[in-house]
Amino acid sequence: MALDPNCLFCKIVRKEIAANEVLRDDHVVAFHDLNPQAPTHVLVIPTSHAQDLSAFTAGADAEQAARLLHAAAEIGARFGPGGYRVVMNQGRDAGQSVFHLHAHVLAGRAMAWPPG
Ligand code: D5M
Repeated sequence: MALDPNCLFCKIVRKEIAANEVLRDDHVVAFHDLNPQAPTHVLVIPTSHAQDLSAFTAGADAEQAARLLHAAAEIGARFGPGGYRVVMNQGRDAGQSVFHLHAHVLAGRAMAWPPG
């Protein structure tokens, strides 16, 4: 999948919009969320555009999905040695507001369950 010129997170991938990055490689970019919901709140995004989890297909995107989760785990280990939460909001009912696939990594406080 290519980058979408109108997508906010694609602009972060292309460095057209600045972000407070904590990790970048050919496959993923991770940066601090502008509106943090925990002492550490990092977003991990693929460097190619997929609008959400439902755009991922079995097989073709398996490696990209694994890289995204691996990066989330790396960030979780770095910022949340006592534990962390990884969240993906799929669709408007789940509260998704940016339609470029991303995983939230939340750490630095005790998490409640069930989530709101
Ligand atoms: O999460 C989208 C998240 O993206 C939300 O927590 C705010 C965050 N956001 C929006 N714009 C930016 C920029 N420019 N930098 C960093 N973080 C940003 P969702 O699951 O779609 O609701």
